[in-house]
Amino acid sequence: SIPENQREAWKKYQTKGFSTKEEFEKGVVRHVETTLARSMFNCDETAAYAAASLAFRDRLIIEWNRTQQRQTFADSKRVYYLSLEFLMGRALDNAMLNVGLKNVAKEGMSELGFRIEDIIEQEHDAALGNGGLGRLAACFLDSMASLNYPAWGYGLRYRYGIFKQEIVDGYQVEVPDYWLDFNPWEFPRHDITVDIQFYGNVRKYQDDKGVQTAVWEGGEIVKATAFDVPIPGYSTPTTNNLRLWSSKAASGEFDFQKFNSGDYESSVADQQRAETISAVLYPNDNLDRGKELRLKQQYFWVAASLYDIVRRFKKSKRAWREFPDQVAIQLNDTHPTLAIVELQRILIDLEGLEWDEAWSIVSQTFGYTNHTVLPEALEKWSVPLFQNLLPRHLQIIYEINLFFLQSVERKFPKERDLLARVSIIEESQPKMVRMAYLAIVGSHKVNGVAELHSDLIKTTIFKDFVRIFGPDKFTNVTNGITPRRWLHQANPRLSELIASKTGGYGFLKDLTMLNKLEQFADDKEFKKEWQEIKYANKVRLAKHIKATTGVTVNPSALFDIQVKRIHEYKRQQMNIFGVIHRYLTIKAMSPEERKKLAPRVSIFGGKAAPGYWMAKTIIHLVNSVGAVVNKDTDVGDLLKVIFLEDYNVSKAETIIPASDISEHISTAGTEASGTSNMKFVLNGGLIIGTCDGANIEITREVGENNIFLFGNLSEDVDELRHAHTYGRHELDPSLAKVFDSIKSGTFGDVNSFSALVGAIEDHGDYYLVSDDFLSYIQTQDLVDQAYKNQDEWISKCIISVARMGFFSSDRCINEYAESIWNIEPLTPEDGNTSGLGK
Ligand code: C3B
Repeated sequence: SIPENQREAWKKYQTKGFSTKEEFEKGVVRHVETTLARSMFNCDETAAYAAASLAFRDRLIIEWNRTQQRQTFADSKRVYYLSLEFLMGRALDNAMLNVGLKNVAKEGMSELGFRIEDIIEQEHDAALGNGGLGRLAACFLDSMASLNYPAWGYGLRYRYGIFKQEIVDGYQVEVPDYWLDFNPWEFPRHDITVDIQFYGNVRKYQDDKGVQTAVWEGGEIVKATAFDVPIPGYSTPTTNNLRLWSSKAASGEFDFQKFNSGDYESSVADQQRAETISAVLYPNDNLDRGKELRLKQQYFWVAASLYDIVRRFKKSKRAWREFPDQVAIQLNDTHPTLAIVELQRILIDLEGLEWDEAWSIVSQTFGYTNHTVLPEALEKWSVPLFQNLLPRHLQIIYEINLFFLQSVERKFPKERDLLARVSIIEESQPKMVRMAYLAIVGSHKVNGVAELHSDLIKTTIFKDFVRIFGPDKFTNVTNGITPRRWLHQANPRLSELIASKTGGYGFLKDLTMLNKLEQFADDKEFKKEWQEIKYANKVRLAKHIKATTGVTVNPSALFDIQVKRIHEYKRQQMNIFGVIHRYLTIKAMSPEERKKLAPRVSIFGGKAAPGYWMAKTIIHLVNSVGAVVNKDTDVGDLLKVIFLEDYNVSKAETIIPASDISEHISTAGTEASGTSNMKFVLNGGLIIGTCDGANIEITREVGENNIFLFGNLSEDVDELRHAHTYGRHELDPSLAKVFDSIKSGTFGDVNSFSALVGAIEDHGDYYLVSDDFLSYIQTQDLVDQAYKNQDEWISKCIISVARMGFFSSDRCINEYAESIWNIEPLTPEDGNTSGLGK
């Protein structure tokens, strides 16, 4: 660092970052003219977005630096959130709101000739995630910063995020998402690099004292470079860090030796192979495909992150046994489970600790969050693949397993089956490493993400482990969402209305303050404003629908929305079958009867994994039904069917505030939590849903009268499935009619949809669509009835919002901090809250 004598000069010229409109404008103009090398004569909206973002980035990075200094100085425990996915969405609007300078920026941009709304629209989503799991990680980062926790996120800097979805002739087409042309929100740290080893061999030798040591030799080295993304807290100077790793060949551009000897192709190929590691996000949600490159990604990211964490710890010069007092590492699903093995390797092979001492440190450091019980999503890696790619890690896994099984045998001496059931190594052909089991054995806490889900993992997939480790190791932390993005940013008018009745914007920091709204549930004036805001949000979405699909929808109709990844377990197929049922019902009615109906717009959105054929068929069916229904003059405004292309975070911000009802209709016991259910209710929409995931806790909070629940319960699912397989499976009669219409070609080519229908009719109906169908359409009728009484409907919405305080990700993060991480917030002394509410 700089010697004492010269520090005065540094202090004098310390950068401050803007806080007034004038300073902001100055910053923008400077960035346009210098950083971007443009001028007022060729500054388009893209350049204006870039300059505005850079002005904010300057401010953030100053607070970011201060936050890091404060955390280092305080030497307090930090939490590291390891996630292969961070679905961040746009950063500019969020940064403006969190630092409380959106109005300043709005006026400043206007003086410079731009509308802030247009500038915000220029930004490309940072889409380094698939769905719920990745978005949860992004909400957590916002909460950890807003609550002043010393926290880092660690992930991969994919060159291509989740693909963009185009709909061509009703089919999904995937287009690569190259998002890094210009990204003002990241800081490349070319000085922070880590060499990561793959393949090679393990040599074991005894030193003079007879101690066995293992050396991992040979193989290849890939370089990890850090890219840092500042994460501003809301209404606090705390600005945390998200560190993303990017891969390149260790030898730099290409191998010069090979190059000089004329082997150009292979020298370039090495480079490309290294870069491939962080090139693409795997586009599967709730599915494990077991590809080698994915395991490479996992180790690359985990090894670089642990190197960084250990390096930071070593600077404190503490004894190793203090590691768990300084470091908490949370595993977001099993994707980072290798971190457990890598830390054990570092401690025994590189730092020379004894196995037991090392293992005690390791197993106190980690916490593991499970996000699914779906068998196809539980990660397993083949032993031969492991042996080749990470030979030393495989040895360590075998050791961990040996000690673990020995302890099980001591505790349950007569239960031979138990050992096979809980072994980290599955004795299949080939043998497989069960990552969830490894994660449980190596962590001190395991949590599910909603009450039902946490109960289910304890009684089903992890049942044996509850006996072995005792019930206290397993806990629940119900998911949450950040109200900053999902209310304040997405629905500014509603946020403002709430602020006017609850005494300012304090509810954005303490969401339970929403309960003050309940007293206005019958307030005429308040309800009118509430309704106007909902209508305006629907008009905004109707415009988007018109612009993107060409279909005109009536904003007064009931907007019924299901947006999420397309998956059979999420049952978009049941929704579209319900829409067809509605269509057939309307067609069979007389014009008089039709007049009594409530008009409805059924809106779908979501990506299908590129290899998930059934999911793609569902998208095709929705579009085919839309093509028929939307131009049927018998139907007119009574029913419109829309598929919104390329659902992502920024589109969600427009879609969610516009719902009257949204659908969360997974087969009971399959959706671990769901988080969009929370977003919709928080924005004044009601939900129709099954008794699954967080729907159950939402019901507990808002009250049974304010939610439309239907369908079989999770405890009955097994029996129903059994009956399908071994008994007779009677199709629900209304569903049978829906199938008849599909089979008669009403919606185009019959063959296109035969697999979708066949899965239910002939192949066991695994997701119980037929079992729940009657209850579903009857409940939809109740929705229609309820919507007709607008006065009561609005009261229900207000009461529901008032009772949503529990679902803030702040509550959720505080629970993790207390019961799993054991960390305290580090509140800045100059606790600046000046930005509150601006
Ligand atoms: C999801 C689950 O499917 C959701 O129910 C849950 O709300 C979120 O995680 C967050 O906990 N999930 C996912 O998006 N991807 C997976 N691989 C597993 C679960």
